[in-house]
Amino acid sequence: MLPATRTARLRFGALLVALAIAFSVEDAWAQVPTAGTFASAPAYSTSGQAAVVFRGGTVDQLEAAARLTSAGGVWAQSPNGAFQLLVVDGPAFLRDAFKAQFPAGFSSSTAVTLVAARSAVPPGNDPRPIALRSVGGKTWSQPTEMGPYPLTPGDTTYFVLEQAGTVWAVQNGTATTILDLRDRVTLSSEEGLLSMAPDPEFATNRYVWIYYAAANPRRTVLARFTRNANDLAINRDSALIVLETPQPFPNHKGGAIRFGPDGMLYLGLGDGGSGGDPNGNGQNLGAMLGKIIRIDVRAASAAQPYLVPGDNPFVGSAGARGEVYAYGLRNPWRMSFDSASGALWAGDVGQGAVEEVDVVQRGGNYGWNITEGDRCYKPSSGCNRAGLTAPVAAYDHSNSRCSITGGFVYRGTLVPEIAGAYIYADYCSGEIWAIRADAPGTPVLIATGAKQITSFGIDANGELYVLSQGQPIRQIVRP
Ligand SMILES: [Ca+2]
Repeated sequence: MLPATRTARLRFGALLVALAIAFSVEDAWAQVPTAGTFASAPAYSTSGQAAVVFRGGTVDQLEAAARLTSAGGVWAQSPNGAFQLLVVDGPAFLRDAFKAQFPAGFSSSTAVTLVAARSAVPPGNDPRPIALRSVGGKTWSQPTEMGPYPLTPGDTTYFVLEQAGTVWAVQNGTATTILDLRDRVTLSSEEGLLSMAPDPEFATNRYVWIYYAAANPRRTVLARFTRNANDLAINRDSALIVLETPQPFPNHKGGAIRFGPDGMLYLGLGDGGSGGDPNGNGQNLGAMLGKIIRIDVRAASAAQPYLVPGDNPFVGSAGARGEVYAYGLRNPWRMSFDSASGALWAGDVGQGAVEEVDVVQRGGNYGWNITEGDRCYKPSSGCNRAGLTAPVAAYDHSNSRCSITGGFVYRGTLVPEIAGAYIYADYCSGEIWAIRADAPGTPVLIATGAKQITSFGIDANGELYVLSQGQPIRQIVRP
C-alpha cells in the first residue's frame, strides 16, 4: 500500500518549466530503468539519473499516472517513504499524457506533482556535499526566519524576518515590507524579531504567529496577527497578545514558533540568559524558561489566549507548568518538525564549549545545566545523567566554532545528496552539516564558507535556504 504523501500543487506553468529541465538532461534518460510496475516496485532507482519525477498525491492519482506511463516508467520509493514515478519517455509523451489526464491543466485540486530531478539516490545513503546559490538580489541585514506565505495553492510568495523588527514578503523576486514592529521590538545581539509561523489554517484565517523580544519590562512576546485579505501586508493593529514571558537577561531567547502535526503551537524558550543558567530555569519544571512549550491556540481570544493541552506531559504534576513539553534546554536556536516523520529537531546552543542537536521527545529532559552537549557542566565531572536524553550529535568549539544554528530535515526533491538528512550549521565557522534523520550516525560536513548563518528557511516544496547576516538568501542546491 502506498503511504500518504504530502500534497504539493503545481500549476501548468511549472510543468512547462519542468519539461524544459527535462530537455536539458535528455541525454541522461537512457540511464533510467525502463522496466517496472507498481506491483514489482524496486526499492529505489539506483541507476543514478532520472530525468523527471512525478510525485503524488493520492494512490489513485499515482496509479492513474502509472497507467499513463506504464510503458516507460518505474516506481520508486524515496528516502522519506513517498513513492515517486520516474518517467523515461520523451517530453512530448509527458505533455500529451498529462493533458489527457488533466485536460483543464493543473489546478489547486491537482495533487500529483511533477518535479525535475537529475538523479535518484538510494535510501540509506549518508549525506554528501551540496552547493549554495544566491536567490533574489537583496542582501539581508540580520535575517532570522524565512518561510512560505501563500494564500492560494501554487503561490510561491515567501516571508523573511529582519531581527530589528520588520517582516518582508518576497513575491516574484520583489521584496516589500509587510509589517514594521521596530517600535515594539527590542534589538540586541540575541533579542529582536525572532520567529514567525503562518497558522495551519492560514489560507482561510490569514493568521500569523510572531515571537519577539520587548522592553519595559524586559520580556518576550508571542502574538497573533492577521494578514490583510487583499494585499500582502500584516495588520499592525490586529495583534492579539497570547503569551508574555518575563526575561531576566538580554540573551538566550530561544525563539522558534512551529506548529506540530498535531496542530499545537510549539515554542522554544531559552533559559533566560546570563551564563550558566544562574536561576536554574532549565531543570525547574515550574519555570517557563529553558523549555519547549506546547499550547493550543486554535481558539485564541483576548479572554483566553491559549489552552494547555490535556495530554501535555506535566499537566497535573505538582509545581510544574502545564505548558512544558520538554525541558533542560539552554537556548534552542531554531527547531523544526520533520515533515515526513513528525519528529521535532532542535539545535541547542552551548555555554562555551559544546553545541548539540536534539530530537525532542514529549517530556524529555535535555540536560542543561547538568550537561552541556555531551559533557558534564554542573558539576564539571561526575554529573548525574540519570533521566537525561543525550544529544543526537554534538560538536566542540574547535575550528572557530561558537554557536549552533538548527535547520530542517530535508524532504525536498531537488537535492538528493541530502535526502532525509537533518541540516544544521555553526554561526561562526560557517560549516554546514547533515545527519541522517532515520539513523543518525556521524555528521557529514556538506558545505563551508557561509559565515554568520543565523537561520535556515524552507519553501512550499520543502527546498532549503541558508540565511546569513549581510548576505543574500542562498538556496541549497546540487553541487
Ligand atoms: Ca543538552
